[in-house]
Amino acid sequence: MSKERVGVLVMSYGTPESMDGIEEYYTHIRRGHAPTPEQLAELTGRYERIVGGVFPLRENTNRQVAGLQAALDASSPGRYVCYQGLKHARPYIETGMEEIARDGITKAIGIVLAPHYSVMSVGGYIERAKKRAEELGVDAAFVESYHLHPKLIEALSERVVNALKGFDRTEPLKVLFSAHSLPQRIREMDDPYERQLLETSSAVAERSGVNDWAFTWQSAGRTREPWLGPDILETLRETADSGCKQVLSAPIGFVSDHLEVLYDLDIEAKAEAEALGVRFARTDMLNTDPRYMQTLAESVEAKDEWQ
Ligand code: FEC
Repeated sequence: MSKERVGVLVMSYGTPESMDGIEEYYTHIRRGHAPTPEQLAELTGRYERIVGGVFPLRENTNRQVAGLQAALDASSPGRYVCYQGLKHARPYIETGMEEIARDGITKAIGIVLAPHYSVMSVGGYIERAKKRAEELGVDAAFVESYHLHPKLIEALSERVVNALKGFDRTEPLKVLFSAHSLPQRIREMDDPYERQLLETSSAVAERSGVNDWAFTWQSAGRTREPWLGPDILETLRETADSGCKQVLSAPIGFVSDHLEVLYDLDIEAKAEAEALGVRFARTDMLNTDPRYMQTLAESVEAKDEWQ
């Protein structure tokens, strides 16, 4: 193996650094358009509700990047150096690539802390990283998805099996796999996002011995265009109407504890379930599960075109 080091740009969504940083963050998500005072107050309120206005995604991303570095050091000592690049917060994706170049590294592999590819999600991260790499003369390759990696499926299935222990297995029970919704127009782009999410759901259901499951969307944006549905709140109502009063939520489209899980599922969906008389629980997130760290490390190594 060549001794040349490869920079690994580990990309994640990003979160504000403090309550004062929410406006800048939201403005970045909205491509430079500042939110209205009402929109800002609404988002601030959601952060306040999740464990008192802290931003768990920041620490979780730091730990995941450190965990990936350790996994890579164990399998390929000295070969890879991890850098962080965030979509909507500092250090931005471009800054991460600049640090790679500044350290004299000329080859990079990018990977996103999200297992499924959509041109509107992971595709956006890759486009920005690729552009900066080209400007800096860094030779870059990218992992697009890893949604069926056997260790990812194993770690997710273990979480489903563990969470099911809290339910009455003699009564009807439904597992609702979910992921972040996107505008419906991705369907006109032959986008793999929906297919990949169904493949992960199906593989996890099979491995966990779950027969009654559905895939549903969550966290749709509040814009005028139509988003992919049904939303989890609607699916909860349909599930309750069908006579099933036990639901396990498995947000397989996400890998960390963060707002979309801690608010949209643990507060909003849980309240809806309670109102419907449905017993509701959620699977634990992957965070730094060693099998997730190995999934990332093996996906990076498989992309290493210069070995
Ligand atoms: O904990 C945190 O602070 C951050 C949680 C967070 C994650 C996340 C992941 C994804 N998003 C995706 C798509 C969109 C699209 C829009 C959009 C808007 C928001 C807003 C917040 C937010 N997202 Fe997010 N997302 C997180 C947080 N997201 C806050 C703004 C207010 C709101 O709508 O709730 C709409 C943008 C627009 O206005 O044009 C589209 C996708 C993912 C999963 C993949 C990934 O992690 O990249 C897809 C975590």
